[in-house]
Order: sequence, then structure tokens, then C-alpha cells
Amino acid sequence: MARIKNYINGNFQNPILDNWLDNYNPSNGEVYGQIPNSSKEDVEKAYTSAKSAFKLWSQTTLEERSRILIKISELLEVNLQRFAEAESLDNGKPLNLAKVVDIPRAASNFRFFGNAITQFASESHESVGHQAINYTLRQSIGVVGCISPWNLPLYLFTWKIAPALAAGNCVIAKPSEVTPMTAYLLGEICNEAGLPEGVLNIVHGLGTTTGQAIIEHPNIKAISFTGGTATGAHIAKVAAPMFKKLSLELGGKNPNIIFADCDYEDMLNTTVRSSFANQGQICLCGSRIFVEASIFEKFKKDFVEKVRQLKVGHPSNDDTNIGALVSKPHLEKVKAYIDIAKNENGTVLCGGNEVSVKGYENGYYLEPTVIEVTSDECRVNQEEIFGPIVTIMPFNTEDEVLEMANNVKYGLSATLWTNDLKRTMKLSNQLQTGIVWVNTWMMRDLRTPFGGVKASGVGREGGFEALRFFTEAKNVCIKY
Ligand code: TXE
Repeated sequence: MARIKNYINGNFQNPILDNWLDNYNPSNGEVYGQIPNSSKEDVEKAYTSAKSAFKLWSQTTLEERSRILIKISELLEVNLQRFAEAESLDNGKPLNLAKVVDIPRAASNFRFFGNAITQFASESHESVGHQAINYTLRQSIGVVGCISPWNLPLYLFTWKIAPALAAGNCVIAKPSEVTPMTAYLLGEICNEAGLPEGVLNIVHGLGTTTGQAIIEHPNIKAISFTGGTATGAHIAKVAAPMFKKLSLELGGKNPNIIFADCDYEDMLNTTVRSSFANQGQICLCGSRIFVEASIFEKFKKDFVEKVRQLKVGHPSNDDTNIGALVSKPHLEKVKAYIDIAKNENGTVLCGGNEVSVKGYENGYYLEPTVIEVTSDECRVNQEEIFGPIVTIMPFNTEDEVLEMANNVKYGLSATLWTNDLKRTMKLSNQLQTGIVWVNTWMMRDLRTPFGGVKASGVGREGGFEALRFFTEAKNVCIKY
């Protein structure tokens, strides 16, 4: 059985204490490999190698760092098929999705930050009348920790690693223990691209052992984390008293607000995608759909009809729209919300059942599910489900829907469907989220700030925001 290894100091290594975890294939429920459950000792080993690599890497020219990152990007593109197959096998997502979204985006992350670092500039301030000039240095931090989740494994892993490396830091990174495979394969590519030993170290294992060892490490000076809100709160509790820099990208419960004046067909097609892409396991999915009352019945009929056409199937089939959920415990969690909804007077309009895929009967498949709710206060409208379940309910006025949209603890993103300019401006201004999409969804320009407010986290990723996070500003004031 294939064993994934830690990538430390440019080598593939077994965990020091020889502890291993099973790795499951979500499409058939079988164990298909093992991964290290790395201990404090492994993290310390990774830290030692990162620390000794830092001196050289932080002084490596921007052109050279850029060249290596772009080389990693190119190698990911060359290995697209292999990486996409590994991602789909490990996560349960359709192979086609991994091929057009996950792996290309991971390549883009390296290319983007490889280029961005050559354009990153710092400020200078002339103190007029005081004969002084200030200039601000943006210095690499040192050894930083990057911890990522299972829903977009390589995509989110590299979204942190690429800016951290571009800014001259050395990295200890931990992918989710549920989806470790593509992070493991990335090590090979980094070696081939000529990334010096120790600059990137990838340790595998549980959050509570390996992740905990990273966040507790006294000399890992910044933590960039994407994952659940409860984990984010725990990380903040541990890391804040140690004065680590923190970027926390957490959960979402995003409103999708549909007005009668929108471009209906475009809205309908995009809403199917924003509801169920990646089995609904994207923090940006619009899981609360609010529809203006005048088109509610029409929308309900058309939407349900389209959702019923989605094909749940094995991830490697070309015609599969919805693959397997990531794990058995996650499937159980998501399924439980269907009963919760029913107990709260929700009406299941379609879906609601597990799917038995022929030949893969033990896989974690669930029908895409649409639930009509009568109150915005119900649990399925308040809690992050993170699966193929959306709720729909009607609204009458802008103020009413704005109130409901903001009436959750989360604040990651919102989608607005309307052609009314004044309404667009007003609602975009007043929605309590870090991101608003108008007449589109998940359109990403990597230069833009990415992140949430309220329980969706603190800090922004993307563009120069990420490079600012992964550097320390130091002001130098010179009197002349
Ligand atoms: O995430 P965790 P889980 C949401 C979603 C999901 C819920 C829980 O609602 O159902 O979170 O998912 C590491 N110290 N999102 O349990 O545990 C862990 O090993 C350091 C939203 O999978 O937060 C993994 O690498 N690290 C989300 C990473 O944190 C720790 C995407 C995320 O795992 C740790 C995924 C610790 N003590 C889930 N404990 C999004 N925002 O996109 C865990 N980890």
C-alpha cells in the first residue's frame, strides 16, 4: 500500500515516531494508502531545515525566486493529468473539475506570485520641513506555517505557499490529513524546479498533533490558515499570546440574492454552479438563496428541474457533475442537516438521499438537495453545512433581504443578481462580507483582496495583501 512521506530538507522521510494514518478513497470508501501522523519531533526537524535555508533564500534575488516559482508552475502544467487524477482520487471531486479548476489554479498561484514579487514595492515618505526621509522596508518574516483544508487541496495549499516563498520566507506546510496526496507530489516538482533544500517543508498528519505542533512552535512567526471557524478560533487562542502574525480564512454561509430584473438564464445556470460546484464544498458557495417574491415560484420550478438533471456519479466519469463527498464523517454531518431541516418545517424540494453508485456502493455520494425554508432563523440557514445542500426562500423588499443576508455569524461572500445600478451600489455597500459578486460568481482576479469579516476570519489573501502579510514592515527614518 502506497505510503506518503514528509518532505523535509528536500528529501522524502518517514515520520520519526513511525505513526501512520489511513487515507481513504471517497469514491469507494476503501483505504488506499497511508500518511504520516507527524509528531512535534518531525515539525522540529522541518523547522531546523527551514531555519538554516532562510539565510540564503531571504537573500536570493527576486529574479531567481521568481524564476523558480514560475518553473514550479510550468511543471504543474506539464503534470496536469497526473495531479488532477491524484486530486480526484483523494478528494472525490470530478476529475474534470480537478483538470479545469484545481490544478490549473495551483499552477496560476505559483505563476502569479512569481510575477507579483518582481512588482512589489515599498513606500517612502518625505517629512517635509523636518529634513528627513522615511523609507519602509518589507522584510521576510523567517519561518512561517501554512495550514490548509481538504475542499480545494492543492489550490488552497499553494495559495498560501506561493506568496510566502515569493516574499523570501521558508515554509512549514501541512495539508489536510483528509487530502494529502497532491501536496506530497508537489515536493517532487519543487526539487525538479530547483527550489533549494529546506525552503519548503511539507509535514503530514492530524490537526491535533501535527497542526498543533506548528501553531505552538515558538519560532514559527506567522500562521496562514484556511479551514473551519472553530479551528480558526483555537489557532487564534494559541498563536495570539505568542504574537504571531495570523491570517485566518474560515467558513461561510453566503447569501445568493436574486432580483426579478436579473438576466434570468445566466442567473439560473450560475446559481446551479454556485450551489453545487465541488459538491457544495467551497467556502464561497451560495448556500442561502433569496429570491424576489414575484419570480419565486418560477425560479423554484426551473431551479429544481435543473438540479434534478445533475448527475451524481464516479469522479472519473466524464458525465459526472457531482462526485463523492470528501469523507464518511463529513457525509454523515451533511446528511444530518436534512433531518434538521425537516424538523424545522423545511420542505425538501429535490434530493435528500444518499446515492448508491453501481460498483462503488460504499462511496460517499449524496443527491444535490434543495430545501425551501420558511424562516431565515432556522439552523440550515444559520450553520455552515459545506455540502450539496442549499435553501431557498422568497423576499419582498431590498431592506428585508439585506437584513436576512447579514443575519448570520459569517461574512465571507455574497452574490447579487440585478441590473439596477442604484440597488447594486447600495447593497454592495451594506452587505457585511469581504467579497460581493454582482451578476457572476467565483470570478477571481488574483490581484484582488480575498477574505471575510465576522466569523469568516481575519486578514486578506491575494495580490499584494498576501505579500504584505508575509513580510514585516520596517520604517527607516533618516535626517539630512
Ligand atoms: O476543518 P479543520 P475540517 C469548514 C466546514 C467543515 C468544517 C470542519 O464547515 O465542515 O470546517 O472541517 C488543521 N492546529 N471548512 O474538520 O479541522 C487540519 O488538520 C492546527 C471550511 O476538515 O478546520 C486541516 O489541515 N491545525 C473551509 C485544517 O486545519 C489544525 C474548508 C482544516 O481543518 C488543528 C474546510 C489544530 N489544532 C472546512 N486542528 C473553508 N473555509 O474553505 C485542525 N487543523
